[in-house]
Amino acid sequence: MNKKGFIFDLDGVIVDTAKYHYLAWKKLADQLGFELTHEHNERFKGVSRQRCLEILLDIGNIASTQEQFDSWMMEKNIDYLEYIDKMNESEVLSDVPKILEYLKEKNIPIALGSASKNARPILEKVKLLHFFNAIVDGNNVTKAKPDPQVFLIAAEELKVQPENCIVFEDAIAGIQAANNAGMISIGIGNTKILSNADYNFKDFTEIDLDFLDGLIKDRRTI
Ligand code: B16
Ligand code: MG
Repeated sequence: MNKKGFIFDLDGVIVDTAKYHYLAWKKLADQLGFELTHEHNERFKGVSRQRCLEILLDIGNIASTQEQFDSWMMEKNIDYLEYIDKMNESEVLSDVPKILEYLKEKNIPIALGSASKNARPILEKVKLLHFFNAIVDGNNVTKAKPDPQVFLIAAEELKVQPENCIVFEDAIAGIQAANNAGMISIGIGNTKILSNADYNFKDFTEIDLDFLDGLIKDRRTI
């Protein structure tokens, strides 16, 4: 049996921070004089902060200087952090702690692989930081998902071969990144959108411990 490692994305997998990203981006859009819809917000999922602002300005058809761009990014993050500051354990998505506890019990190394530069404070807020053997986030990468960099660094930090890593992701770019890394990809959320994943679940309540055991013991099918 090969040693396995489990890698979790943050937003949309562990917590639903997308709603706070939306509120903070919407405030900026309001200020710039156009409406940001929930549909627009879908385009922000799994995408870096800088890329989100590029998309937002594109939606609003707004040009900016580099200085203005940087200042809007900072403004958005300050607003976002106000929401993060109020987070607590109740915001952890269903059955995530159960899965993390099970893996911990079995001594399976666990990493975070997220685009967010705020991953650490969020995990602290929701009291899950202690589960993670490695945190790889927006501060550690130079290439965004679908580039496999974030997950390959996580595998390296866990000292597990990429082909023995299992990734939980809610974004198309994240599933592509896991596939590009040669890892097993598990889509959490919309099955149709995440059809490139090796396995799909609506959320963690659909994942039973036998399925996890199968992954741990090299059985690639349910
Ligand atoms: P920050 P994930 C991503 O998180 C979010 O889905 C995306 O909307 C956000 O822009 C990105 O983190 C960067 O976040 O502004 O906190 O650095 O899904 O990769 O965990
Ligand atoms: Mg995500």
